[in-house]
Amino acid sequence: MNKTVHTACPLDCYDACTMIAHVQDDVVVRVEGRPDHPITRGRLCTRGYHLVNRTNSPQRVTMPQKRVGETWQTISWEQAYTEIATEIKRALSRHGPYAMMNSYDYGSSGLMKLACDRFFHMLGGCTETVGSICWAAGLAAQEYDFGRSESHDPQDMADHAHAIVVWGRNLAVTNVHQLPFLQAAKQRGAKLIVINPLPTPLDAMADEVISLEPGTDGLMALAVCKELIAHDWIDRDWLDASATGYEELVATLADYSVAEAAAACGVEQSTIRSLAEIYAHGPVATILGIGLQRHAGGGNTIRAIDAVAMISGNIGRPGSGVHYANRHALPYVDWDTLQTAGDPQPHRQFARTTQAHDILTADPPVEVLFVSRTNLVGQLPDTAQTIRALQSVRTVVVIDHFHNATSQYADYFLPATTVFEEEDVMFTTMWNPYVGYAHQAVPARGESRPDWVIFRDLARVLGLGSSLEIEPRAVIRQALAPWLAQDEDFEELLRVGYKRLPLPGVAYASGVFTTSSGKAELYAGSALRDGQPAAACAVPTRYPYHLLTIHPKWQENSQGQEAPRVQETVQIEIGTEIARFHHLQDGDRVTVRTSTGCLSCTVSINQRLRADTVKMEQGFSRGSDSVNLLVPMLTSDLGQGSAQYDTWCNIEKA
Ligand SMILES: Nc1nc2c(c(=O)[nH]1)N[C@H]1C(S)=C(S)[C@@H](COP(=O)(O)OP(=O)(O)OC[C@H]3O[C@@H](n4cnc5c(=O)[nH]c(N)nc54)[C@H](O)[C@@H]3O)O[C@H]1N2
Ligand SMILES: Nc1nc2c(c(=O)[nH]1)N[C@H]1C(S)=C(S)[C@@H](COP(=O)(O)OP(=O)(O)OC[C@H]3O[C@@H](n4cnc5c(=O)[nH]c(N)nc54)[C@H](O)[C@@H]3O)O[C@H]1N2
Ligand code: SF4
Ligand SMILES: [Mo]
Repeated sequence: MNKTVHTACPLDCYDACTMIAHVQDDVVVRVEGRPDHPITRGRLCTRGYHLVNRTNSPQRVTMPQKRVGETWQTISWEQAYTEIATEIKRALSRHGPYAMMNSYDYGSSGLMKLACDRFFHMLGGCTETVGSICWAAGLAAQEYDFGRSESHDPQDMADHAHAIVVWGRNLAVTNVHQLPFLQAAKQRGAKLIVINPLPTPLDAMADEVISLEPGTDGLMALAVCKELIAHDWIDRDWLDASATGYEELVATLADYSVAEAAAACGVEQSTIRSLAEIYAHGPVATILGIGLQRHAGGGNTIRAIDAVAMISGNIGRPGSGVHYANRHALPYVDWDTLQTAGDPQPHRQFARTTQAHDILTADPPVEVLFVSRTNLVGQLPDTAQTIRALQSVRTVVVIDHFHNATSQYADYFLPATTVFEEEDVMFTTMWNPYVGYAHQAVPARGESRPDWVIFRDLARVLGLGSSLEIEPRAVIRQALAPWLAQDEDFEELLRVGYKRLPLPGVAYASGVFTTSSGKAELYAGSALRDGQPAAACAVPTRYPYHLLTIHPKWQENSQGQEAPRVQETVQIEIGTEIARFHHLQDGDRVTVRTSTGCLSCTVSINQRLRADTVKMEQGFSRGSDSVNLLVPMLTSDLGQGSAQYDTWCNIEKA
């Protein structure tokens, strides 16, 4: 029988697309983007289209497995549950609940995935992961500045911005559904400025591209502030009414030299001056990237850019804003109930960035580790340390769709259903205000089960109570109650398949902020106390090049199975100066070395790359040959983020 089903993309992505799944005889044969969805507009990206191939892949694991020596043996669910329950009881009796660790990340944006946390509350607590290896420094920065990170509606930028500054976001690759909004703004005459040390496909559309040394954006932003102050391009009315700390900022910048900043960033002074002029003649919409804040000073970098927007009058007005996230969407979900079922238990917390180190030094030790919706060995910094951490844990349980670098170190592999085989609602605060509903399109393949069912069954075997005796739709209904109080609103979400959160088109328009002072805080004493201000760092002599391991074009992070272009070897992209210096040509094999590790790669020469920076796409891991072998475990200044892009490397011809 043929049918179509409304569903939504579960990938951790800005765009939050909704999709139509075409089903023939209980198999998804094709997906398309919803034509009527204001963001999706009928098109998915490659990653979205390939969700079908991932679901139907012959490589997918659809039966529970147990490691026996070097091989995996298929076992029954009953055996898996019984044996894992025995390990859990042993760990609890020896060391208490902190010996149980729940390590998950955002491999799926589904709210039902978070209901799995109920299991660990039923256990009486656990060790959990907090912070983020993705975007925590920027979130924390905007909390200091504005109380929380709030973006404008995409249409506001399209309709009102005089200029758009895409600052450190690879938008044409990682946020493709924003392109039509940029194009609309450009057709209206808006200018597009791109600030990025690497060339990106967006450069072709830009009026100006500013290529600066990685990690120096904070210095440049402060220099822009200095120019704005020097020319009195300041919005005093807004500052008086809505902000604190302007005088302190002026005092801090008294001895600041624009010339020195320009030299440290590797840009002309005139570039800084003209950027200040653009901000002075707003409204300017600033679109911040997540890559931008993966530096040791990443949080304070975002704070410096926020300061540019604040003093130049680019906050709270149509066409302005510093767009990073939509944290004002969070209150529309009842997170506490979703994750604890009203019975919260204390947890020991490990930062996601440092969890491998924390496992290795844990007291009480971690004895049973659940890994779901994340590929720790592929994606955490310092792969070698991550592997040691996994090896130190008595029982590692991976819940996933495919074997990956992490499952090599697991004792049990439990197969999860994919988005087409379960019911969920996709909620992300990354960019646009739409929430998508995923109806189940096909039955589970093989014996795969939804994540929450796996935890419910384990809770039953352990006799833990009824928090997971649930129906997904009822849990989703309850979780969305702060937003959709009326049944007819929830039914509309079910029927239409998507719904816009009631976020304002313009953020911070009232001039009232959720900071403790109620004002925007240009110079938050608390931030200075908590973190180091941005500063240029010295080049380590043995490792002369910045290594930026950015998000891959053709796949979602490490989810490379069934990707349209699978790299046989990890590629390193270098510019002509570096190629000449090391006598390298396209296709040559090199060893890339950092203070953390080394990796063998294939050279690809790109004339547009800087002489001080090399590029690699992250996400590729063959066995444990992950790009993160090269990346040190370094925490960002604010928010327990990860400074993956503060990696310095050298190259040797193989
Ligand atoms: N195709 C694809 N899309 C994705 C993903 C994917 O894996 N593949 N992943 C999703 C996820 S999880 C995320 S977090 C987002 C990330 O999306 P983005 O925010 O675009 O993040 P990155 O790819 O990490 O890096 C973005 C850019 O930051 C630049 N950059 C690095 N350091 C600096 C710096 O010091 N200054 C400046 N100005 N720029 C710098 C890099 O050159 C790069 O072009 O993408 C999402 N979308
Ligand atoms: N060097 C370097 N490292 C980075 C980054 C970088 O730019 N450079 N970027 C960082 C960023 S921004 C992020 S967000 C992280 C991403 O790193 P991870 O959080 O590890 O994300 P993925 O690599 O996408 O892996 C997600 C895993 O979840 C599985 N999965 C998907 N859906 C489900 C589900 O419904 N249930 C279960 N149980 N499993 C599921 C997938 O098969 C996959 O194995 O990587 C970070 N690491
Ligand atoms: S990965 Fe992002 S852009 Fe691609 S289909 Fe999913 S939500 Fe849309
Ligand atoms: Mo991310």
